[in-house]
Amino acid sequence: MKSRLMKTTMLASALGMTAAFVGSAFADESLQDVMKRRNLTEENVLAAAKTYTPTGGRDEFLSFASGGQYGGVIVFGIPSMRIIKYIAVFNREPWQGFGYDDESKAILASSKTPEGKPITWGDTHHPNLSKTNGDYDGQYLFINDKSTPRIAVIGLKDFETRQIVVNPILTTDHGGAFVTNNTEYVVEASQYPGTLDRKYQGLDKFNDYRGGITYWKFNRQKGMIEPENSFTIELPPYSQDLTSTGKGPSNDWSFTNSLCTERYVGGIESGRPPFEAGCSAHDTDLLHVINWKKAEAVFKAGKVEKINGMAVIRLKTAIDEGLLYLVPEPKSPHGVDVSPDGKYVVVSGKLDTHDSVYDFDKMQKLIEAKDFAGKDPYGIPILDMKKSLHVQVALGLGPLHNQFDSKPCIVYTSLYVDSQVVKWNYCEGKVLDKIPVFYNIGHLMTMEGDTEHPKGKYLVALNKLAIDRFDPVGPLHPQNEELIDISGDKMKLLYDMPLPLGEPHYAVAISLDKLKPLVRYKYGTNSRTEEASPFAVRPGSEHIDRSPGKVEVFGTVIRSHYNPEIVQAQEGDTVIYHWTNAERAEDETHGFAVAQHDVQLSLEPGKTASATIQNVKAGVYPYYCTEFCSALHLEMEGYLMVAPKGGAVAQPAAFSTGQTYTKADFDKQYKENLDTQAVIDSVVAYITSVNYKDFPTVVALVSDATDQLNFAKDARAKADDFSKKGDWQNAMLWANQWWQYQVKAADIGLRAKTYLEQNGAKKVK
Ligand code: RUQ
Ligand code: CUA
Repeated sequence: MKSRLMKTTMLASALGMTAAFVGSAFADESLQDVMKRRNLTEENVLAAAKTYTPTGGRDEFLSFASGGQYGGVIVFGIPSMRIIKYIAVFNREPWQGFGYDDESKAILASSKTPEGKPITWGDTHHPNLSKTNGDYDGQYLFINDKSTPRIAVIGLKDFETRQIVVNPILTTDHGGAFVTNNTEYVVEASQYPGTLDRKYQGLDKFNDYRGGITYWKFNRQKGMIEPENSFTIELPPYSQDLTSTGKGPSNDWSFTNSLCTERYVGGIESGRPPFEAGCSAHDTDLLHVINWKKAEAVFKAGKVEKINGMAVIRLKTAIDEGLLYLVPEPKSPHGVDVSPDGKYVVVSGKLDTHDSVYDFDKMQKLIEAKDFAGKDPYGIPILDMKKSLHVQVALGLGPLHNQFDSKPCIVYTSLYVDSQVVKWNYCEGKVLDKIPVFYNIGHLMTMEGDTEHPKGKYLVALNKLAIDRFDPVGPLHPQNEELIDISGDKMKLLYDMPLPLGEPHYAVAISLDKLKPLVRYKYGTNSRTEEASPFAVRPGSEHIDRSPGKVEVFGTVIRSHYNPEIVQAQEGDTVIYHWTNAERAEDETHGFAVAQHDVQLSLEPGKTASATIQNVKAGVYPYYCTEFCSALHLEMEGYLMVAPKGGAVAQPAAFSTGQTYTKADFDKQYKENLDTQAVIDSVVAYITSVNYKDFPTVVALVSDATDQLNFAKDARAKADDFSKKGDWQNAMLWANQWWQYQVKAADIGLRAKTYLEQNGAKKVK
């Protein structure tokens, strides 16, 4: 006995395992044992318990983080920090078929540069949620692309991108996407100055370059931005940065900071000091204070000029109409955030140790009294900084962004250089607490923290560097998103989440109960437009339309086959597939890939999606389902047969199962089907004996199962017909198909039964 244990130990150490590991059955350990073995403190275990979500559990909040260079959005739960979804936006994403189906290709096609260049990535920065009366309403999400100035609209019924608008006059944007309190406008501010008409102009004329802020009109009924009702305010060539929209008393205003108001142009290659030196020369930069309500009236009065199709309120008009002001802000500012009550504007200066709190009321009084400290070189009135300030507070090195708590006057600020989060009181100007983060934090986010009613509880630190936090995976490290408990006086670090996509900048979090996403689409929906697809067909009416040079397939998918399965074409044809997923069961998604082609669809229940293959080459191309949807998923296949030009199109040979069936085979299968039916009947009897109609999930499952049973009935009728004719070959194949439908119905029925049992269904008479 002893020698056997020794042998095992020696073997284990030879394999590089530790002796303590050998023979220990994790399953039998007590909590104390686990803590000892894994070297966990009580605080660690408490943190784990605060974030752990048992199977089937839900989070309190859902967070939408920008995916940075990934070009999309990353959705994760709080407090579990589990990644739930990636949403493709400016990028192609094969799993969701985004950028692969014809419907989403149309969205990406509308997102080209004004010159028509397709861009298949984005530098996404700031997601923002639609608001009603200053609070998130869970309807839409917006996000900007910094590299090609674009704004995207994402519908939260299905978490899909539905629209992308391209800014025709800005070079880049950073100060987007921010929304006004009732989502009247989605705000997008430029970053690097350029020429509004997009024509060449030398850098010697840099002072004639311009920036701008675009207010994109959002039509909530349509869920779409309306470019024709949108406008831009022309701004000086200061690198405009982040924006915050007003709340409450400041509802009609928006605030955009800037950097490099020096208007310095670098050129290190020719011996000039680089941008970074010249752009941080002044002690202060300038915060833009804009009355967007007034700007809207000016736009509606037609006091605009059209540039590249965009209505522009020229700088002079903006000044004359009294809708644009400036106020100095600390050197190289970054975060600008309006307090939940709308009375204060909190600004962080990256190169200043202070945060500055501006008093909106004081600024208003200065504007009303025309009490200006001066004008900038473009004639914009500048408010006196001291007279506008409420308080300035020394926080630490590299303050970047601010987010608010549910508790009054409490704000959290990220300190990039110090790698800390600081909690402070902006009414009294007092630092309350600091916590280290790992490392170099950019944005931070509290729950609904930029609304009129922040929810407090948790804070996520979106750190730029992870360095030594995670398992090593080479020089490119994941990002580190850290969850912090802010419910008490002292902040407590709960969890480190590696995020291997990004770099995420900002994120927003919304209470889970505000979201009401779909379970399935209405039959035949084009999910990208949320409208009925003209290409949808019902099971039984599938067809293939042919015209010279074109083969168009109108098909359905349901476990576990495509209809049609064999598609014949000729070399050079355009082949168009339209598939409708006829399933109603939750999560029964099918895929569609055509071998050796750039085709991959995601077909969620009820969805219709299309794929066009131009100029097909002669050959044999299987198509198949890419989601493991059922026991016969691997058999969910078809063939695209492309005959050479002028060649004959061969039909498949008569059923070639390689086996000859007899009456005995058929009778055996028939008996099995009747037995299966008895099982189904017992499940149905159970379901109908309880109040299943009170459970929408079960109602949907039942209707899906009913579909399958109707298909089963059809298959049975065919089997009966062939058996009457003594055609045992066909009779047997249809008996098999009948059984396939039965199995699916039984599978759904059992799922419904389990659901009812687990959710306390009650007997009805
Ligand atoms: S920005 S931290 Cu868009 Cu601050 Cu990145
Ligand atoms: Cu459908 Cu796999």
